[in-house]
Amino acid sequence: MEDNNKPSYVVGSKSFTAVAINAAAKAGEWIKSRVGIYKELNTKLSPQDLVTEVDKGAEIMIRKLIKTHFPNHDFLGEESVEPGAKASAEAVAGYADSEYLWIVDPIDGTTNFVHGNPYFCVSIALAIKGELTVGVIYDPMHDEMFVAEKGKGAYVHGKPMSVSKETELSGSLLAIGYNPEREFALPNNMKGIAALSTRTRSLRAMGSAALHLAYVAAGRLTGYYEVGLNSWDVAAGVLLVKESGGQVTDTQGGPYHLAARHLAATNGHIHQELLQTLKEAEATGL
Ligand code: 2AM
Ligand code: CA
Repeated sequence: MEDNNKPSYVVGSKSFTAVAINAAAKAGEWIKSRVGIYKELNTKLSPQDLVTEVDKGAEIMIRKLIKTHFPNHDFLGEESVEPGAKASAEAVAGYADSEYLWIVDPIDGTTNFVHGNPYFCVSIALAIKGELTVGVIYDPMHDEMFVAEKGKGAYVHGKPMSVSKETELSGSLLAIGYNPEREFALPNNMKGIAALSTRTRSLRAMGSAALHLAYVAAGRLTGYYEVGLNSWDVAAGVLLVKESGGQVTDTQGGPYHLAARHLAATNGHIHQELLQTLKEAEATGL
């Protein structure tokens, strides 16, 4: 019997990375065209947690583009999961045995998108048997396509990327993730900001986890940390940082895994100093 959920044709010859790049570019162009003219602004669990019809439409578009080529692959997208840490953890756990899992955030930085602030992106990752294999982040406002393949390096618009060279926190430009969750994340962030602002060159908070990671990979930020993340915010960016020579762990130094929520990503040189500072400030979230 015909399965109506499956597309009627399949194009099988394209590489995983080519499909990810194509989907990110198409969705990104559409998202860019909707800046300032989106129609529905809704909230999720809190008044600060925003979603628009553009987030949902972009996810549908990306899912269709991927499923056209790989109808049997699994798909984990932010807008297909109930909001909240519990549902997010359950969604990742549900795909623990997945052979091919696409992990997608259609707009990372929705608050910026809503305000017309040009720091948001499309994030698409492919994990094969739980291992990140492809990571693509597209920033449509700056037309920057960040691409990483496991073992093959990372590139921004075709140019190889590498992390920055700073060796000490005092000479570092660091980003912190300032996600709007107020009970858990806000007090943690306040402690982190207090400790880091006197020990770094300066702090930034651009409002997109994925772009922060892409910028660490490109050497534009020395490092980044955030608590309370979801797999779709970071999966592509984690591979970008690793393939650019950087280091990604949880905020206590444990290895990254798809369900990790509190992350530190750096050029490697300042990693221990950052983790130690977070520990002393009791800002690890763990
Ligand atoms: P989003 O734009 O896809 O929602 C900002 O620090 C980062 O936190 C962004 O990557 C943002 O992703 C994410 N974020 C926004 N609201 C959040 C919330 N309530 N809980 C956890 N993460 C959130
Ligand atoms: Ca999102």
